Amino acid sequence: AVDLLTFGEALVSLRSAGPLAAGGALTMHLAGAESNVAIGLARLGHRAAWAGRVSDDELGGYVLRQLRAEGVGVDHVTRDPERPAGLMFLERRTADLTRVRYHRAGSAGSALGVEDLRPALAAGTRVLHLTGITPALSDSAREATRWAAETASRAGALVCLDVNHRARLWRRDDARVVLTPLAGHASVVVASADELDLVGEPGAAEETVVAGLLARGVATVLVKLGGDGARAYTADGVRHAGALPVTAVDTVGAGDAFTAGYLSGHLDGLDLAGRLRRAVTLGAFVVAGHGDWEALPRRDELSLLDDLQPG
Ligand code: KDG
Repeated sequence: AVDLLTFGEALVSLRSAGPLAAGGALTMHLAGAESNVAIGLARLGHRAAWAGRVSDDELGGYVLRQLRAEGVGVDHVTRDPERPAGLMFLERRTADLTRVRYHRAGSAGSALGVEDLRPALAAGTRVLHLTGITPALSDSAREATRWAAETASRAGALVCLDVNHRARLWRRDDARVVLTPLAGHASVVVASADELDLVGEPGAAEETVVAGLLARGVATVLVKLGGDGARAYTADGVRHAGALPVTAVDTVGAGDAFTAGYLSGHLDGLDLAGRLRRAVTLGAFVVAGHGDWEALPRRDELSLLDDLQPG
């Protein structure tokens, strides 16, 4: 068994330093909200595994190599000989504005199905992490996500749904119809403030959505507030955690880092305040460094930000 299992699509991200239309050099990186979370856990010494489909070519090989290099278990990854790798272009348009363009329709990752996840779940996990990205990829990926959430929660794992709305993949109304029932299988739901009504009624206030989730059996709702930190709701009430005051150079991946920190704290048996502190600490590392996951801390680096007081 592992500490954390996550699954989804890992992408090859090609980053430009300036406008894509002007051409120039691209750099190649691993991307994917779920693989970011797996790396966050693995860097802290937890046993983390990632499952999914990757292309059976050099790009799929690159994805596997990156995950292995980070100590993420890839025993239950399927190689797909028929379909290409999913690509993402990350265009830096201005110093603080980036634009994302996907080339992932029909990719190996989007063909994920229940059979791809069965062996990984059978091997057992303490925590199952899933995102609202995966069910947007295809009908089979949607079914696989629902099946995994149900199976893991029945087996007693902590199921964490990280909403991660991707407007380029589906409309909010379509996302809500799928994500709201999915949240009912989760014990932890993570969403940014503007994503929260995707697991509740359209336009509903934060307190209303949270009350609905807690009534449906979700134990903890984490609302991410970016530079303002996060709020955590449980049956005992609400607690705010401020973000750590670091200079932000690249916010992509900060939400994944936050989730990884929270789940690491859970695995280490920390109380809610400790889990939140670790969540904002990992978020701070990632916004203060370049790349979606490269700046995530190792365990011996966690204390580097100990002196910073949350704002
Ligand atoms: O979460 C940060 C990026 O790595 C992520 O957004 C890429 O998985 C990704 C997606 O589908 O957008």
